[in-house]
Amino acid sequence: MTGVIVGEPAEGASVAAPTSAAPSGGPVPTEASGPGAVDLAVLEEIQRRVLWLAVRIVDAANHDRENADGIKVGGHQASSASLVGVMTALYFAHLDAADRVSVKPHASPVLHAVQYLLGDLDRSYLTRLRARGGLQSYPSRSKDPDRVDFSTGSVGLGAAAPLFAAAVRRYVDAHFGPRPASRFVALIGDAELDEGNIWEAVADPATQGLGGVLWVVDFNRQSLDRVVPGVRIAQWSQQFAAAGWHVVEVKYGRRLQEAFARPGGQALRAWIDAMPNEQYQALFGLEDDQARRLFLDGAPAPVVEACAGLDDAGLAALVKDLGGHDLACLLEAFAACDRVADRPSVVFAYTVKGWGLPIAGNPRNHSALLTREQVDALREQTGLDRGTEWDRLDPSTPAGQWAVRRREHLALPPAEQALPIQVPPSTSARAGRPVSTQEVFGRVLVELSRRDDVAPYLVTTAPDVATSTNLAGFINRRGVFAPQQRRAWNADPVLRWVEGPSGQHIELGISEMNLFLLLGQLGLSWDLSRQPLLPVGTVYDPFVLRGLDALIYSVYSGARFVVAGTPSGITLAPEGGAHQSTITASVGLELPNLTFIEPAYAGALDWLLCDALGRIAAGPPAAGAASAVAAEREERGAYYFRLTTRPIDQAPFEAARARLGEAVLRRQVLAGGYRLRDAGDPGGAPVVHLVGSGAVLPEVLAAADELAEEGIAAHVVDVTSLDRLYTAWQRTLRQGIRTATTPSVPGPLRQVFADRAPVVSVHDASSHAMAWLGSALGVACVPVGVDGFGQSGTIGELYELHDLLPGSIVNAALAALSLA
Ligand SMILES: Cc1ncc(C[n+]2csc(CCOP(=O)(O)OP(=O)(O)O)c2C)c(N)n1
Ligand SMILES: [Mg+2]
Repeated sequence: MTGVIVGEPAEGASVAAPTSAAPSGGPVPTEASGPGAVDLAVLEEIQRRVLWLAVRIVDAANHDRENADGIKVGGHQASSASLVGVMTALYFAHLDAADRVSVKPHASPVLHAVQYLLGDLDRSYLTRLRARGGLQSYPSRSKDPDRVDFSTGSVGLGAAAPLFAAAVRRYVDAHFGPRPASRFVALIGDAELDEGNIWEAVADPATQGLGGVLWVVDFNRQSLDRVVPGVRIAQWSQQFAAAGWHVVEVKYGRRLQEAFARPGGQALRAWIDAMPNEQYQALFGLEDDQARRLFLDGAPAPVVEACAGLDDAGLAALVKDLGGHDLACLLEAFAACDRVADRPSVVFAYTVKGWGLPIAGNPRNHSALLTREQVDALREQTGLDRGTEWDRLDPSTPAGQWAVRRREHLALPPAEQALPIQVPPSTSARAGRPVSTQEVFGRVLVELSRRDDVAPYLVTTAPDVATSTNLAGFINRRGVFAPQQRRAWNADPVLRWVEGPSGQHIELGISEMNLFLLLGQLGLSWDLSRQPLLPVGTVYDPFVLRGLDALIYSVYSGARFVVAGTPSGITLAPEGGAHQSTITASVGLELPNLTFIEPAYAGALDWLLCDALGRIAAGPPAAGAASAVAAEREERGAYYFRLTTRPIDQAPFEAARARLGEAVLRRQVLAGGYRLRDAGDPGGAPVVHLVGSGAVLPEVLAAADELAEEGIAAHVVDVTSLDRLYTAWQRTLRQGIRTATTPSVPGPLRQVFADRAPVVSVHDASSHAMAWLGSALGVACVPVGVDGFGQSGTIGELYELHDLLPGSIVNAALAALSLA
């Protein structure tokens, strides 16, 4: 036979065998500083109620509510049932208040059932899974009403997030003093381990040696589509062990372990181990007598003999007795992990998808729903009726009293989001000579690192591009983080790469996924480590897309940080198509909880960066903004600066400063755009607005000069944040739609586009990102940008290729005038 349901543990792995296998009903000592020992019979009763509620929450969403859409509401009863034992053991016997847990997306009904039984969720929510304003389909930090430590949904990301949260805790403890120890727990589906980001996270040196990390793999050997052929646990165990993890398998329940110790037990064990996964899973869908026949089909004599004394029901229960549903085995495994404090732990908990339900082990059970009759039967089995089905555990029973004690034990006070500092409005990083935004970015960070109030909270990170994105100045001053001091072997006069516990740069391997996961966790450090930080990351702009799902994950979770995508665009001329970003501006503009910023000049970048860090330091604006849209678009999240290495002449910005005055210019720069050049009174001449963002402004200014020579008045607008202008426009539009009134041109646009004139937008990015300006202003718009893959060349050659040279911009202006 090929394939096994259970492999021997890989080298370095151990199988949790309870040293004092508590008989059912006996007390289980909890090693944590919990409220004493818990009675196993009590835990089992709680587990039955958790299973019932998780199933019924999904059932109610599908069968109790009016469904006008005619589409299935859905929910995952089988995936939930699989984790009921693990989550009961954790929440009702293992976790402490400071521990943080990430729950696999499809077990969200279990999480809410647990929170409800702990008294953290109002009963009214139980019938509102997947309803607007109700419980989210997958755990959500920002949208769920009860405590969710980590959002999950895109499999793999929620699994890795606690690992980075633990890395952040190590950093915070080293810099700000140790806080009450937390265990960072991830409950992971086994098929989630197919996601590459898991292994990128496990392999990165920044996550090495982290005690207090516990991953529990819900090893039900099923994914969405199928019973997974073969079993990859040996390979996975070795991968974890090779990365320095402590690996534990919770394979057999206590009944099986006892059977193995009886005569013939070793043969029984060998028989189970050698059985193909598909055959083993099939046992779960059968009546007890059929299960006996299938189990013993072809079995050697010693196995048949070992089973002879058991009736059908007894044998069926025995062979299905997996460790991931044995609370004592699980608690023993968790305790074993606590004893390993110098590296992360992973527990492979052997489970059954659909445990305790008629759909257990069925290959098609991923989104199967129990029928009403099956739910009725489960209700009865659980000892409930229609009048009591939603009740919490009766507080007069031991289980109810235990839940109250656990609730008190797990209570967590709210955290402070703001830092007690003022980030200065600028660092006065002015430049007399042509300079690039990437260079200024590095200089602003160096200036801030000189300030005793701000500097301690700054932390930078990059996926092996710190030096090529101008973080070297900051690193020279603040050092690189390492848990222990490391000896520097090279005395580099330019870059002092000193690594130790006081360092403030966290260097990552080349994984943009890891970058955005780490930034996300740094940006949630105020909550998960009770220490607000000012996180700043850098990445080559095209590779923002390489980490995009992790970026989305982090901003969806509400993380606050700055990321600089640099260099960007075809301005990075010699590097060619693989390094030239085009669609990132659109991504930045469109992603909620992320403010996209693309300045051209040093002074503007200085203000914008200081302002972004200042907003992060101040914490998010108070909830309850005027309208839902405004609340949604308010700057609660992160800041994305798209920068370049092209040095540009700073004189035009200084001229604007002189013309508008410092205060007005700063206000407009922060609001999203300002008039870089004013064409003056046009008299009777035709007027056009040339609008640029980022490194193309020199060409735009040159085009304005040429147009002036041809008797056309061209105002030049520098858009510093397309996002803020777009948001302002959308806000007035939405208001108009909702109140059935005529929308006005929003303030930030009105100030800058005082004349009603056609627009040419110019961008070293997809032309689409700025093309909406015409609609916003109600004028003709000709958008010019980069709509093809790039190639190597000089800036001039590539600008010519994409019609970004002044001559083309002039022609675009003539086209815009002709359309008006
Ligand atoms: C990135 C991503 N791809 C695909 C999905 C769709 N999906 C949801 S669950 C699932 C299978 C999960 O299997 P497993 O992790 O073993 O969880 P189980 O339900 O067996 O506990 C898939 C493919 C998803 N949620 N996220
Ligand atoms: Mg699975």
